[in-house]
Amino acid sequence: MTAPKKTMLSAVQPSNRLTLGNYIGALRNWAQLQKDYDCVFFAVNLHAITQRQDPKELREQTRRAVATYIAAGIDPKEATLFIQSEVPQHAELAWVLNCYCYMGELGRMTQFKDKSAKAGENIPVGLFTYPVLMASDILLYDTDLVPVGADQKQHIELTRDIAIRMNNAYGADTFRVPQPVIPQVGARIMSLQDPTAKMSKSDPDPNGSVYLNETDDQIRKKLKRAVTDSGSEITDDESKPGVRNLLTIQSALTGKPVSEIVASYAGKQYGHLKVDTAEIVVQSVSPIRAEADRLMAEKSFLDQILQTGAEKARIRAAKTLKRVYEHLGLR
Ligand code: ATP
Ligand code: LTN
Repeated sequence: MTAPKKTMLSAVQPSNRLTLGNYIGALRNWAQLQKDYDCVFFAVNLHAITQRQDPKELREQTRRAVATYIAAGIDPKEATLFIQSEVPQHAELAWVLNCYCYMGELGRMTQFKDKSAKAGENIPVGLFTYPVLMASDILLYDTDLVPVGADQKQHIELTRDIAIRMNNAYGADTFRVPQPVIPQVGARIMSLQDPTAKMSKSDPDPNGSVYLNETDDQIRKKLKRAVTDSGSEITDDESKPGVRNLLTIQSALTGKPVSEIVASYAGKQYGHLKVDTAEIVVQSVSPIRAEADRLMAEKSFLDQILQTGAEKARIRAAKTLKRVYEHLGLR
């Protein structure tokens, strides 16, 4: 008898169209690892409302996120695909975990510090407790592995801390303790306009990000305008974050080591690097855009996948929640 597959789970916020950073840091690895795991992927629309969203846009982006997962190679026949808000247990377990997570821990989260600094005078409480809902997402499915970009590592460490804390209090079988999986290359793709900041789908400057539904020409234009560094030699070093970012993008998408790519540019200019990177990005993004558009147009196919996925997810999540409630004396 073969051992049951381990569970791999991840998610993206449908706060805007997905970016090349989301693809390289997350989606691509989900697709590469999927066949060896029992996969659970969803769109975290409850996380997205920690920042103001237009309801019509949110509905559209949520579906598009899942269509993009499939377009990026996730097999909808194998993976459980759904929308977070359709599985009420995520919010229910989050409340419980809130009671076992400390203010000090949440105050140290880098994402909270960054996002709250930009939120103005009124910082939504949800922005503060965001990682607790994420811990709930993960722990509900007895997850083993969570493939994410480098920025999410801290949240997964917090998830582990909460799980271990509760296992110590209520028994080792309360929660399975998950592990992050961070890619070796491309765990942190930088903005094309400010290579010292992460490429982010909610960046107010659209030129900093390549979106996965952009046309080939839009992508070429953005890469052509990418901010590079002073000097002209193509080298991989800290003092050239713009060049380094383009080299990283190429390396992640082609699988070639950065050193080999650098060697191929001996005597060439930044312009060459930009044009080549643009073509490599177009080759990866173009089929994803076409397939996601097709899936968005074929409404009933996605509806069916999401309905089946939510049903499967609710059954799994209810089982975990029942176990946790029993351990805690809540039933
Ligand atoms: P937002 O701007 O709304 O915060 P985001 O673009 O930072 O969004 P998330 O939804 O927070 O994206 O992240 C989804 C997944 O993509 C996570 O696994 C995250 O680590 C990964 N990711 C996001 N941005 C990058 C990036 N620039 N490089 C590599 N991975 C990334
Ligand atoms: N916080 C993550 C999105 C997210 C997530 C998750 C990722 C929410 N729940 C569970 C992995 C597993 C982010 O990328 N900002």
